[in-house]
Amino acid sequence: MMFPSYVNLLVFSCLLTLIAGGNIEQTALRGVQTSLLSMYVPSKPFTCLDRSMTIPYEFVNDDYCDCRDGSDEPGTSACPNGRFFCENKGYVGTLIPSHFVGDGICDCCDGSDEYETNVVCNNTCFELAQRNQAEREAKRALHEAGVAKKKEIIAHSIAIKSERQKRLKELENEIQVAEKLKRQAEAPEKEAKDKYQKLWEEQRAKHEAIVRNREIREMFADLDTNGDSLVSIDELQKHTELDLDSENEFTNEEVRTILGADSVNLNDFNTTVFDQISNSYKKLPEPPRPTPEPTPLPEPSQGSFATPSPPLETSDDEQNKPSHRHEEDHENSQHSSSIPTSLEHEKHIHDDTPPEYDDETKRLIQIADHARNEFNAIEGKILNIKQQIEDLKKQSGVDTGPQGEYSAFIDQCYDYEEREYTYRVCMFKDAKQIPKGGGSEVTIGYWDSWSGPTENKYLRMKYANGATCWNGPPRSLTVTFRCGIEHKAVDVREPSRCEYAMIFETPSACDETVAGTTSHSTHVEF
Ligand code: MAN
Repeated sequence: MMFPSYVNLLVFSCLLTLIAGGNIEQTALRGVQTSLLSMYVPSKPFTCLDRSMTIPYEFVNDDYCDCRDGSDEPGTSACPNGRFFCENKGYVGTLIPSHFVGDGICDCCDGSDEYETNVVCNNTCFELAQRNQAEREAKRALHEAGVAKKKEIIAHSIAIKSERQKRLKELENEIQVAEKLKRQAEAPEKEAKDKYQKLWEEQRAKHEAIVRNREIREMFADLDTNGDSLVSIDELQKHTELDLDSENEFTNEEVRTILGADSVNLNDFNTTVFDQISNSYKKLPEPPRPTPEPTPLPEPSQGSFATPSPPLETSDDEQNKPSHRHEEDHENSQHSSSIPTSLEHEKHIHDDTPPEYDDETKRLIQIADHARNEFNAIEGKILNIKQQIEDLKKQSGVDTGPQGEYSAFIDQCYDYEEREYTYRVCMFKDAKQIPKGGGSEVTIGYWDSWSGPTENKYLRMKYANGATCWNGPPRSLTVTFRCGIEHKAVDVREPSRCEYAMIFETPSACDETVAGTTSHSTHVEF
């Protein structure tokens, strides 16, 4: 038989469709995708799409499989690997396995797969299109609303960043001012301290001189047992504790070596003897005193150790006049009271209490204190701000998405309640599994990385290296994001032992392109 002309073939094909199908109008070669129609030319032999062989055009859709790839039987079930194209006018064209063709089940919404059977297929394409349209619109609306929130998050993140930068600058200025204040405070403080230190040292020196003076007098009076205002060899010899060579007798010669002479007056005692003996010297036990009552004590004998010694400042002549003893006492007491500041401070020195500041020192210290307090307050503030800066740096070190759209997650935790456990994810930190019936919580992962596919890295995040599973791997969690109006964990599963999967809805995952799609676009699903 001769090949029919292209026009004839087309008419013939349409006729066949109308006669054999009965269900749905077929506008193209049965079962062929629109994009491949050009490969099927009725006036030309057909070359299998895998180019394995060329056959006469009549062999196409003749219910006998010729091509290995099944491309010669797009409209029949003859080839096990063939694919039938449902045109599904008004909806979305789909490919189905060709063995679905004529199996008595309506697979295409236009019913074109059952053209050769008696099964009546309702055309559900319009209904499907409407449903699909509604779903697409709902999805678009969700993404639109989500994107609006996402934009707020991004704007907030930008505002926070610039606010922190601004604050950082302010703080740097404040630190400079505070340091200047500190320097200003330090000068008067140092001046005050130096002045006080000098005063303190002077007074200490005066006091030490007085104490030494008194000790010398007391020791001299103690040694001068005959009251002749001289310490002689025999008087010092009684103090055998001063004999360094203690095994032998404390000889006259040894005593004379200490005194430097046969006897010394108070001044010589002060300059040459006192320092030699003061460390070893011990007072002799006092002689027994008569009972004080009822007879008053006789006047102490001349030169008694109980009598105060003359002041060192008095001349030798005066010292040699025992009759002046009372005047000397008086002078001594006068001398003592003439330096009240020193005596006053004596108490402080013993107490280790600093002496009272003078008015000028007090004023300087007050200024310094004030400046220091201000500085300390500012320094406290600075520490706080430095902490804030550190937090900020830590936060800006976190990858919150190309536009900071995941910045709202910083320092936030979210729970998902499941029958047995509460799952808690603390974003960019860790994830826990908390048993509801008591028992200790288990860390199922620590923040690891964004783990979505290369083209959509921010689709997922990974929490890894959690508590090790018994006889298994360390626990881990993958969080998959999808568009939602609120930040919310909506599902947690354990698809594989100790590997957890969470679905999390967030505006941050909403897509501007989905939000901007027109609701009428269609596409072919394969
Ligand atoms: C606990 C939970 C489970 C986990 C088992 C593994 O019961 O952490 O999620 O599968 O341990 O032993």
